[in-house]
Amino acid sequence: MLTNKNIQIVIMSQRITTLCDVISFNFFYILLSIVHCSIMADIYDNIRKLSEVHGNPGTSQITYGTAGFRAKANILDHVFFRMGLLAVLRSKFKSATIGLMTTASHNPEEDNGVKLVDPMGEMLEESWESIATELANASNDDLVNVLKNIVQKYKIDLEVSASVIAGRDTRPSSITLSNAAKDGVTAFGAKYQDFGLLTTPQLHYLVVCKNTDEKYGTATEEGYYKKLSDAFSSALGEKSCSGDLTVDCANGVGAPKLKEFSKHISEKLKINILNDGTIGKLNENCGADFVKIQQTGPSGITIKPNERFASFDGDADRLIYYSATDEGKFVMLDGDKIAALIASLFKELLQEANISLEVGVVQTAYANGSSTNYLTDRLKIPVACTKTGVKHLHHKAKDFDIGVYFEANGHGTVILKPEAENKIRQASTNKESTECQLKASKKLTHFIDLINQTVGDAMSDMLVVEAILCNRDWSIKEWSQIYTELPNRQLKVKVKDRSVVKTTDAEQKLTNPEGLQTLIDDVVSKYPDGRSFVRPSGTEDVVRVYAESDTQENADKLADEVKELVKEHAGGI
Ligand code: NG1
Ligand code: ZN
Repeated sequence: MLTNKNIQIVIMSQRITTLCDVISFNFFYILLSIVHCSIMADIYDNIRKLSEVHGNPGTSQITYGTAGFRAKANILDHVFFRMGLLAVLRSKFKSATIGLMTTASHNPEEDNGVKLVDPMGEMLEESWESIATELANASNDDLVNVLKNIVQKYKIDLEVSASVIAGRDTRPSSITLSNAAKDGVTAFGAKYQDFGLLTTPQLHYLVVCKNTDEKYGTATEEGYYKKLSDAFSSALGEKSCSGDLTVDCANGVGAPKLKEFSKHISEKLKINILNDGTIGKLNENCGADFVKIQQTGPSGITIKPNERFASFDGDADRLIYYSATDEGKFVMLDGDKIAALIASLFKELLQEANISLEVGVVQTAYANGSSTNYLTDRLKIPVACTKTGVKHLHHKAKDFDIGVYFEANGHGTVILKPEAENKIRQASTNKESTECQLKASKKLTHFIDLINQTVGDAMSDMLVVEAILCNRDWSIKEWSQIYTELPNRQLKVKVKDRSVVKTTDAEQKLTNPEGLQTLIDDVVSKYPDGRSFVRPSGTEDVVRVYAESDTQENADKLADEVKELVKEHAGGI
């Protein structure tokens, strides 16, 4: 029987139990914290020791540029170690897998670089670039304090587990440098998975697969080939591409990867690989950047009229097509022309499928004036212009339902708003649609699957181009003739300090050195269809000059005149 006294005893004992629970919980918590603090102390000690191994010589400052850190490979060891550390913090902060790519893309073989890939395949968020720069330049003694400050500033929970996946290009320095990054990642106790040789876009793909529980695709290199080759086959249907495609792989990582990939698509497209790295040097007299800047094919090749050639850059995220006219003249089909081809396909298929979505194109100031006119006047497709660097283009492309973004140098892709993609996928199975509408919406889904939405991807873009040409029964000549480029020229100027050159208006106008823009405007006004702009490079220690005009001779002259102005007024050396 429960008497009052009994009830009091029960309540008392419950209180004591609860009190004991609280005490034991707090004790447990304190114990955990002590253990955690001592683990972190050990980790920081280890990082301190490793920071001597991967020491900052303190001889030069480095900044996170257009595409991460880039410099001569022999001064980058400490930067890689520190980017390994930063990748872990970013992974903990986002509770997601982060990618770490070792490459200097189209730059010379002696250079190298590192960039971090954010959870949805985007470049590292801009607000973290200054942290990256601070960490990369911290003295060895300061390193742990800088790390602790980042943890505090971003309230990073160090108990969250972290995971970093890595890829590298074929540069001789890439293995050692990516191992330095690995030391940074593992010193922080994070999970590290090394995928070895990869193209940059393959790493972006893998990061997204990991962070979407493989909804985007299987998180293996094979998964990448399978996804794209299946989509390519579907986009072609019964058809096959006519004629071979010859691809210059810049003696880079694109060569082994394209060799592997071509096995999956050999029935639909015959690929010949040039510059596969067995003889030549990376990016030397070959590759997308060489072809774009020199406006000629890679050295040692003969291009017959209407043959299809393409060039990748050193990490296979840029693509340039070229051919020769009936008269044997070299013709280039650059990023602008690829964007125009893709945007026109999407617009056309959307119309056929009777789906109302807005297609837009994003370019930079380097886009040829004729391409902008063609898109806006002929295709009635809206065009936006951003600063150089894919992160800016990618961001702007999100404003459109379907955003096609390309730099003239051949780096770009297409991204779709999730709602837009859903709308197309739903339309492709809508029983009320006509046969013609269904065919168009299905084709759209195949193209969506063929595109690497995570980042510009030479292999994926190449298949998109091939599939469009094949679907339209177009030769490269027909594609080339959609518009005629204004002759143009790009030059580099070495200056004492390129940070004195400051720009505005998507880098099309100078705000510093004072008065230089007015001088450029005066020169430009003398040339028919003249346009020229100047900006500091974010990847090389140079200032870039771009000029276009009605003839090649005039474009060259204008570029030279502007170059002289830059030399004179911005400390040329
Ligand atoms: P910089 O060096 O900032 O011009 C170059 C390219 C960019 C971009 C980055 C990253 C030009 C004119 N610039 O940047 O478009 O691709 O390299 O690789 O092509
Ligand atoms: Zn590249």
